[in-house]
Order: sequence, then C-alpha cells, then structure tokens
Amino acid sequence: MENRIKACKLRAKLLMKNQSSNQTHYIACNLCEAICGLEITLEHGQIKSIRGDKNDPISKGHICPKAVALQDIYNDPDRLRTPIKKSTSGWQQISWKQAFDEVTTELKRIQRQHGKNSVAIYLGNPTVHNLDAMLFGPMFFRTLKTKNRYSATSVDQLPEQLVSLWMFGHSLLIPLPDLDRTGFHIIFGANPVVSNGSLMTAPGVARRLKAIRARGGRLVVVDPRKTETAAIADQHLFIKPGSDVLMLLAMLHVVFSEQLQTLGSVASFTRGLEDIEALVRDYPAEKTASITGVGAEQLKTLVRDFCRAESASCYGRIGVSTQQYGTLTQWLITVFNIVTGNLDIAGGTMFSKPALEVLTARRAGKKGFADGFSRIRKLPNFNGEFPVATLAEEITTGGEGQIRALVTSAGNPVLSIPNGKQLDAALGKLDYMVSIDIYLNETTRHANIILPPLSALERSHYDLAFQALAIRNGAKFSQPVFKAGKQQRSDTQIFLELGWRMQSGNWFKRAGGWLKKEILQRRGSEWIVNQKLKQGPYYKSHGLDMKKLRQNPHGIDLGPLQPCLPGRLFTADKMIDLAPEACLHELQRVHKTLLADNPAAVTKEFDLLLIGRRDPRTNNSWLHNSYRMVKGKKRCLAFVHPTDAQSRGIRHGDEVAVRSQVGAIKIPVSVTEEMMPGVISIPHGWGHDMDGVKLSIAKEHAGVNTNILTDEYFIDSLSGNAALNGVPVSLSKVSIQEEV
Ligand SMILES: Nc1nc2c(c(=O)[nH]1)N[C@H]1C(S)=C(S)[C@@H](COP(=O)(O)OP(=O)(O)OC[C@H]3O[C@@H](n4cnc5c(=O)[nH]c(N)nc54)[C@H](O)[C@@H]3O)O[C@H]1N2
Ligand SMILES: Nc1nc2c(c(=O)[nH]1)N[C@H]1C(S)=C(S)[C@@H](COP(=O)(O)OP(=O)(O)OC[C@H]3O[C@@H](n4cnc5c(=O)[nH]c(N)nc54)[C@H](O)[C@@H]3O)O[C@H]1N2
Ligand code: SF4
Ligand SMILES: [Mo]
Repeated sequence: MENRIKACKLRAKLLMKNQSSNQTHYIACNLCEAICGLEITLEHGQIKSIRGDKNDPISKGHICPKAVALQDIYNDPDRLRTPIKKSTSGWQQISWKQAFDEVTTELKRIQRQHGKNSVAIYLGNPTVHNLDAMLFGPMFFRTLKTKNRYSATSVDQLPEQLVSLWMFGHSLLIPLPDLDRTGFHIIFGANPVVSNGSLMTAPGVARRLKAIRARGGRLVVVDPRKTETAAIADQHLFIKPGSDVLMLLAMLHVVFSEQLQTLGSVASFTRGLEDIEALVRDYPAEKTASITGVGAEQLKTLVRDFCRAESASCYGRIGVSTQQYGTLTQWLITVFNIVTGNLDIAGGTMFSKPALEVLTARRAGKKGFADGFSRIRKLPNFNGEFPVATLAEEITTGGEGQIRALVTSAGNPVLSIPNGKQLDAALGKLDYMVSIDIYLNETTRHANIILPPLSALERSHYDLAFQALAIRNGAKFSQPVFKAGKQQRSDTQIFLELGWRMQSGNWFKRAGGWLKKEILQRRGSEWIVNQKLKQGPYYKSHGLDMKKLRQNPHGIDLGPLQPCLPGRLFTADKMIDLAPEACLHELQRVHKTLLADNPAAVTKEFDLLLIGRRDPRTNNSWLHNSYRMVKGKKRCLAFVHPTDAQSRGIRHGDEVAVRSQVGAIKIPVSVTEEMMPGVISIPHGWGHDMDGVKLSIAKEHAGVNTNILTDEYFIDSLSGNAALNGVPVSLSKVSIQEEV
C-alpha cells in the first residue's frame, strides 16, 4: 500500500509540472445519474478539494463520497493512458497507430472470414455518462454492420424503456416522479438514498424525499430489505422478491373495486381502461397477501391514501426491473399512476423538456422491439440490441453467425451480467477482443488490445441522457479540469479513427470518410451540442446555446416539469395505450404461475431468494481501485435475517457458502433484522481477485462476484432482461474443510 501511495504522489508531482495554476472549476459529476455540480479547486495543478457546488441551481451543493474519488481515478497509476497489447511475454505498451492498425485489420479479417455478425459489441454503463462516446461511438459501431449488439440495458432499465415504447410511443419518453411537488410517493425496489436515484435525476434525493414528509406528504417504501431509504420513510412494507407484480395487480383491484379510478387530464387520449379493470378482477388483496407478504388491509389503506392525496407518484427501479416479471411490474406501476389520475400533472409523474432533444422518430419499418431474434435462444432485440443474458452462448455455440470477436466499450460484463463465470470462460475462447476502457480489469484482461480514452476530469461534458431524465429541467456544460497528455486520445478520436478505418469502399469513399473524420474531430462534441441547443426549445425563449452555458458554469435552471401531453406522445394515433397487447398476453400466460405458491419458486434445495444491494462507496464494478472507496468496514457481505442464520448455525461474521443452480460463492455474513426472512442480499460489482487483473487496491479488497450465482436462463421472458433479483439459492455454513 505504501508503495502505491508513493506512486500516486510521484504522479501528482509530475502532473504539477504540466499544470501550474491555482484554479477553481465548476463541473457536473458524471459518475451517476444525479449529475451534481462540483467545485474543484486546484493548487499548483493538483486537486486541493472537491466539494458540492452550492451555486448549482439544481444540486445546490449536494455531493456524495464517490465524487471525491474522481481525483483518485485521475491520479491512479493503474489507469491506462496509452494502448496496451497482450503478448506471450505479458502486456506491452504500443503506439496508437499500431493499435488502430491492428484492431481494424483483425476485425476486418474476422468479418471477411465469418461474416459481419461474427463481431459483437458490448456497451457498458459509463457510455451514457460520456458525451463523446454518446455522439461518436455510434459512428464506429455502425461501420461494423453487426446484428450482435449488447449493452448493460438488458441488466438494467429495459423494462421501463419497453413500457414507454408501447404506451407512449418512444422508449426514452419515461415518466419521472415529480418529487419536489408530490404529496405521496411510493418506491418499489429502489434505494435512492444510497444509489442517488435512477431514471429520475434528482441530486440531493434524500433531502427531496424528506421534504415530502416535511410538507405533510407521505413516503412509502416496498422492499425485501429495510433500506436506508425505508429508514427515512413513513412506512416500509416487506415484500417477497419477484412478487411485486401481484401486489400491483391487487392495488389496481382496490382502485377499481372501490371506484377510485380517474384518468384526469389524460382521459381524452387514453384507451384500455376497461381492459385493465377486467384483468385485475382476479387479484383481490386477500388472494395475493400470502404470496407477497403484504397484508390485505395494509395494501387497501395504502391505495386509498394514495388516491386521496392531492397528487401522488409511484416509482420502481432496479429491484423491480431486474426480476422475473420486470416488464409486467413496470407496466403496472405506470398504469397505477395513470388510472389514479397522476400522469402529466404537477406532483404526479411527468415528462421532461430537455434543452437538447434526445427523442427522435424511429427508423421507418422498425418497431424498436422484436425486429430481430437472437440466434440460439431466439430472444427479441430491443433498439437493435439482444439481451446480454445470451451473450456467452452466442460466443461458445458453433455455426453460422457465431461470435468470434468482441468489442467492449466502458463495460465490465464479467462482473455485471448473469452467470459471470460462464461469460469469463467464453471470453477466453474468442478469436479476438478489443476493449475501449481505462482499466485492465476482470473483463478487459481477455482483450488482445485495450484502447484507453480520457478520464472524466480530462474531457468536457454535457449530459445528454440525464438532463432528459431530470425531475427539474436544466442545462450545464463542464469543461475539462485537466489537459490530457500528448500520448492520450479522447473517445472522439478513438471512435472516429476506428470508424473511418473500418469503412469499406473505393478510394473516393474513403477519402470522403477521412475528410468527415477530420472535420468532426476538429469541431468536436461542443460544436454538435451547440447546434442541437440552437434547435432546442430554450434557444428562442432563453437564448440557450453553448455561449450561454459557458457564461453560466454553475448550470442553468429551466424550471419544474410542465404538462406536455398529448403533444409529446410519439404514438402514431397520439393515444396512450393502457393495455399493450404484449403485456396482456404475458399476464394471461403467467396467470397460473403468479397465483401459485411463490413467483420465484423456492425449492427444498434452494430455499432462499437472492437480491442485490448498492453501497454509497461503490459505482457498479469500477470504483474499488480508489483506496478511500474501499477502506474501513467490509462492504461485500451477505445480509441475512437472524432466523435464517440461526436455523443454519450461522453467526454474524461467519464465512458462508451460497449456492445456486449455476454457481457457488464463499462470503462473510452479516446477520441483520433489516432483511425479510427467507431473503439474502449480496451486492454486485465485486470479485476483483482474478488472475491478470491490474487493479492494485481493488485486488486487496476483492470481495466476491454475486453474478456467479445469477442464472443466464432466469430472465424476464417478456423483455429478455436479466432477473438478478429473486434468484433461488441455498445458504450453509462453510466448514474449515469445505471448499466452494
Ligand atoms: N447482480 C446484479 N448485477 C448487476 C446489477 C445489480 O443490481 N445486481 N446492476 C446492473 C446495472 S444497473 C448496471 S448499469 C450494470 C453495469 O454493468 P457494466 O456497464 O458492464 O459495468 P460497470 O461496472 O459499469 O463497468 C464500467 C466499465 O467502464 C470502464 N470505464 C469507466 N469509466 C470509463 C470511461 O470514461 N470510458 C471508458 N471507455 N471506460 C470507462 C470501467 O473501467 C469498467 O470496465 O451492472 C448490472 N449488474
Ligand atoms: N452508490 C452507488 N450508486 C449507484 C450505483 C452503484 O453501484 N453504487 N449504480 C447506479 C446504477 S447503474 C443504477 S441502475 C442505479 C440503481 O438504483 P436503485 O434502483 O436505487 O438500486 P439499488 O440501490 O440496488 O436498489 C434496489 C432495491 O431493490 C430491492 N429489491 C430487490 N429485489 C426486489 C424485489 O423483488 N421487489 C422489490 N420491491 N424490491 C426489490 C433491493 O433490496 C434494493 O433496496 O444506481 C446507480 N447509483
Ligand atoms: S450523487 Fe452521483 S453525481 Fe452526485 S456527487 Fe455522487 S456520484 Fe456524483
Ligand atoms: Mo444501471
């Protein structure tokens, strides 16, 4: 550890030579969806402090522990700054020219021999937090002309997007809870106090949630664990993992049986109310209570109070999206909001009006869902991407269309997708792999070449995705805090270069491609953002363009969300469909299973249900190489209820074995009343002690990969999204002799 700290200091000194001034920078943190304003002060070119920017009009000084780690990523000696290539004698630094030459030669060779689809792409979560990757990545990916595209969407928000596509006509037209004005808020399967919110950009979310109660409103959390968010709520309801769909059906049953339904302001352009009324008839709360664990009277009171509130919003996130009935659950949450009159009104759920429009019309002839099916399991694609749960078998199963090469960009699927061990083995069988990533980690160690782009503090940023998902409209532009080294390349340079080199065609076409690349590179993302801002809704009214953003480094507040329907709908007939055919069909199909004993059926062998958890000092899999993120108490622990521990002779702190249908892990246990009996919670993103990983700190604080337990065949069958919650597992005390 001491050597490492010395190395960090040395690096910082070297950097000082390049940056001599004392400055204060105002930027947006891009680590999570909250996009908090940060104030970063430099002294002699070194970061002196990272604080919340009190003058950011939306985040108002909020900051979480992760933002401070931005400096550790920047200074990290393990972070890659030049391309590296795997050779028999280990990894070697190579020039960018050699790297671009070799990567494109190999990808072309493989596509020539085995067809376009033999090269696959996996895009990870930081892609959407990166302006350059959002704008220029597609220019490269399109040149690959492959159908084998995958991303973290199918271990995340695919259900929400699908529901929005079917109900509102666009997969990015996602209803957002109007947190600052709502009078009643129900949270299903999210822990925003720790995660800082998702599919609702709401910096300082704990403050906003507490404010609901302070103004006389109510906050209710439905979760198999009494979370940090549940701790600040009026009420917490334990629910059996995977059974939310039944609770929501029963909630809708109350709405209709007590004639509380109202479509409010969306009545004239909403259809399907009768369909919903008919299908929830079978699900009275008395019938669902024993399965969900939520008592009938409790549920009825909850619904009545929700309907009585002046405005109310119901929200669900990762715990309900990544489960067996993810899409049905997200659909019913949206339906519940609509039939209680809470869509498109202040305090209900609303749509944003971003300064830079991200909603574009679909390409002609494309439905956006099930336009194609995966080769082996015939899973439907979504926006041109297949569910990542099928990636490993697409690599290992021979035949026409087999994946032989993989491009990963800002992703760590070995730790983030179900059956990580299977994927890890599959990656080892590829003919070729290239990773665009800043670290040599669990996934990228399989690459032949790693191309590292700039880190967050070295690039400019405008948040395309999360300004569009914000609970208050705003705009902010961040300039780089540090100048990148001469030997480094930006995402823009990497993607444009790869894209140009992959382009086929005659001399004339290639010359045109080269010119386009040069022009785009020179103009960069700022130019594109400026053009788009000028076409946006606030240019005429607020003069909002790049110049204005530069003059307002703290960001600009564009006000609360406004009603915008039916104008903003993307459906062909400008109607909202409450009962999309696919959802009705799926509900009929699973009707019998749902009312059987338990949705995520436990067996005698696998008698507990596994769920996930996040920690304030983690960021999926990749912030553990910052010492300040991992020091102190252990974070990769299995949480279990005392009754589950006692019945197995397990005590707090013991190492336990957790097994599932597909794998087994060993992990220390924390016995806590926070858990619902019968449920075990393990965080994801850990398991760094793999051979070949070059993450000095993370390796010392490795933890274990919970996705060794999750099953690639346990999915939400409607969308193909991975079911990472509600996985049946067994738990036993590890004896000294026993090896997992
Ligand atoms: N069991 C379980 N599994 C889960 C979840 C869960 O709740 N439970 N959550 C799921 C969710 S919501 C998500 S989003 C996924 C995340 O899944 P992934 O996106 O696959 O994984 P990340 O951990 O976000 O990995 C990010 C990668 O990007 C690299 N990186 C960081 N910054 C940059 C950059 O600026 N540029 C480039 N090129 N690379 C960069 C990091 O080194 C790392 O390799 O995990 C999912 N997996
Ligand atoms: N600190 C930190 N912040 C993060 C991340 C991180 O890794 N660390 N990741 C970011 C990413 S990529 C995302 S997508 C967001 C996710 O943001 P959130 O959705 O808030 O994610 P979690 O904190 O995992 O909360 C999920 C909750 O669902 C509960 N749950 C599990 N199964 C079920 C179920 O069947 N039913 C119900 N009702 N609840 C269930 C879990 O107990 C947990 O409390 O967080 C983002 N923010
Ligand atoms: S909450 Fe998210 S955006 Fe805000 S400081 Fe923390 S990591 Fe950054
Ligand atoms: Mo995510």
